[in-house]
Amino acid sequence: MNAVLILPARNEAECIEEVIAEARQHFSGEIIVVDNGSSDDTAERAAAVGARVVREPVPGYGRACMAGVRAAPNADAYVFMDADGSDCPEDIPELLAALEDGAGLALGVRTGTRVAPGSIAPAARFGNWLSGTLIGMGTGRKLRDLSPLKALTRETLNTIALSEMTYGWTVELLAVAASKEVTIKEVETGYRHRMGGRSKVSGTVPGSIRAGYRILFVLGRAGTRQMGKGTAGGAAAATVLALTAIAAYTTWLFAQRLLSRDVLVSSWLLAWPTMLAGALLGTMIGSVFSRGRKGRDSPAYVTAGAVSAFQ
Ligand SMILES: Nc1nc2c(ncn2[C@@H]2O[C@H](COP(=O)(O)OP(=O)(O)OP(=O)(O)O)[C@@H](O)[C@H]2O)c(=O)[nH]1
Ligand SMILES: [Mg+2]
Repeated sequence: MNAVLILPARNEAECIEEVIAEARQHFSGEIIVVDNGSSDDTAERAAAVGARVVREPVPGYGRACMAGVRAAPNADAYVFMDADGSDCPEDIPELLAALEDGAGLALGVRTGTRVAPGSIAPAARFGNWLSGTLIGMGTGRKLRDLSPLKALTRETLNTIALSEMTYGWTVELLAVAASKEVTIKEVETGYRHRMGGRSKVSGTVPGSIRAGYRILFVLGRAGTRQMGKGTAGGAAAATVLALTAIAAYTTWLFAQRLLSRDVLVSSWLLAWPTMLAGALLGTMIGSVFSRGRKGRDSPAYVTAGAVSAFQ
């Protein structure tokens, strides 16, 4: 199988050479570094150690991945790995073996003892769990990780038209692949702290919020496309009501001077389930009213759609 390794890279000059050198020990095919509008010398360093460099000046993780694909239109398979040294290239052969065995998509799942403690930020863990659960509810296939290290065949890529160009790319890939009945194989992989450079996403609060928003937005959009607008409207309206109730309750507590730290924490903990329950109820009511208009209603997708509306 003629596979290429695509490394989307934005300002990864500190680690790119080491990442490429390490990848070479485990992968013999072509390595493509997509320089995604870096302001440092990521591209020069990558080229100096023999990688093929493709430039995609407009930032966006998905856009960078797709630029890599376009640069290798004749490859049979594409492996995507982060360029910050977090992924372990020794896992690549197993992903490719899964494709050889007939899988259309092989996903690295970051569990087990080779995952460095603290290398996956709590917000990222929560996002992985939530996305996996929503995809599972929507498609009946539970996926365990939004894998940064993954491999897929060209055929899979052709089957699933991906429109997301930023951090929602991976979740769109997983959601569409799961719904299109692509054969998916999950492979346990390691994960480490980035080798150098600055954390841009999961290690920062704004980055996590942006990525989380994007991921929910993509899931919501995918869901809204699959179901009637009336159902989505019902879910969104119920979510607004639930949020308003939480806000009113908290304001009332504040007015009564009952607002201790513990009360705040417990209201916050209650807010999520209340919101989700509200959205689910709205989904049911909405789908009753929009009955007759055909659509594959999925409470999970609607919930995601409703939640994303408030981000
Ligand atoms: N943040 C970001 N990363 C990009 C972009 N384009 C390509 N990348 C690369 O995508 C990969 C994943 O991004 P990371 O910034 O490592 O994301 P992360 O692992 O969630 O978060 P940190 O490692 O904590 O920053 C890295 O190799 C980036 O260099 C982009 O527009 N933004
Ligand atoms: Mg990273």
